[in-house]
Amino acid sequence: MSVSQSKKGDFAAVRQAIKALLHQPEYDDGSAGPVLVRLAWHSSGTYDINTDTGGSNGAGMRYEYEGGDPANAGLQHARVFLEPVKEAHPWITYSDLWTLAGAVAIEEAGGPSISWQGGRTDFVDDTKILKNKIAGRLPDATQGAGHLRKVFYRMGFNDQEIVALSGAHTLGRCHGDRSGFEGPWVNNPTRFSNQYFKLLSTLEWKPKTLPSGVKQFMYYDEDTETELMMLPTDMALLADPGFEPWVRRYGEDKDLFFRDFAKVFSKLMELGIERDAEGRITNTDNELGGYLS
Ligand code: DDH
Repeated sequence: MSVSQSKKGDFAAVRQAIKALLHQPEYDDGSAGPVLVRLAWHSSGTYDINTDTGGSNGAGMRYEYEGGDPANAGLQHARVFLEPVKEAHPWITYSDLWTLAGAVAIEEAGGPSISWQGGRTDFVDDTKILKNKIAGRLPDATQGAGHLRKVFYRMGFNDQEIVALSGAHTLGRCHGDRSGFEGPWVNNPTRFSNQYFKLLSTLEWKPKTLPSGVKQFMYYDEDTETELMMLPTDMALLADPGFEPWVRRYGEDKDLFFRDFAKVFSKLMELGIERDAEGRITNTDNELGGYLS
């Protein structure tokens, strides 16, 4: 029996297939969405504006040097969730699939609609990843505001955009066996909202050292009897005079956060990509050429 396949470029069909796999009753909080958002972000967040390397072309995490970067621990779960979609729609590249899945997951979690364009190509080997030293470019959660600026300015973002992007931590949780940190940021981690900013700016967060020695911040919520957490980098947003006003504004104004987040997440997905007036990608990053041209 032949599997029904979509036509090349039928992203609506792929969107439907992604939507259909988001509900995962046995996994985490019942949704594959958060880890898919993290996959989309890590595939794009390697961009370096100075050397114009990294970014969402390539899907380099399929190769050990980038996939095995400790910052990417756990993202194999996201890639495994998406494999049946790739099998049913083999024309789509992994780099398009991963970024599209992040956008769809945000929308389906009740977030803003994300403008997304396809056409990315996948690396055919790991030459570019190795040559450009792509691993080690993602942020380190144990650090402070200076590190955040260094990493996100390198991608071409400003202070307001850094704060807006960090609002993605309203989704999902930390896993001891992936990053070493533990727990969700908010009570309802499968629903996209501005709750992360509200909680960050209004609750009293206490430092906590986990049995493993990892240091994070915690708040015990008596209503739900759950422990919520913040990373040192999340707390750094609150302590910094350039970041803090945005934390408060996004906590107070959900619409503003949704508008700004949609814009900046879309910009994140486009890092490293150049398009012509028709939207065709002009820097394809490998010899295959733009697959939609
Ligand atoms: Fe994040 N993030 N992130 N993050 N992130 C983790 C989980 C998730 C940092 C560290 C961690 C962004 C920014 C930062 C998501 C989205 C985004 C975890 C836990 C760590 C650690 C991983 C684990 O144990 O499973 C740091 C540091 C930064 C920063 O410096 C600003 C951004 C910009 C995004 C985004 O999507 C725009 C999501 C979603 C998760 C939850 C994943 C899951 O499996 O659940």
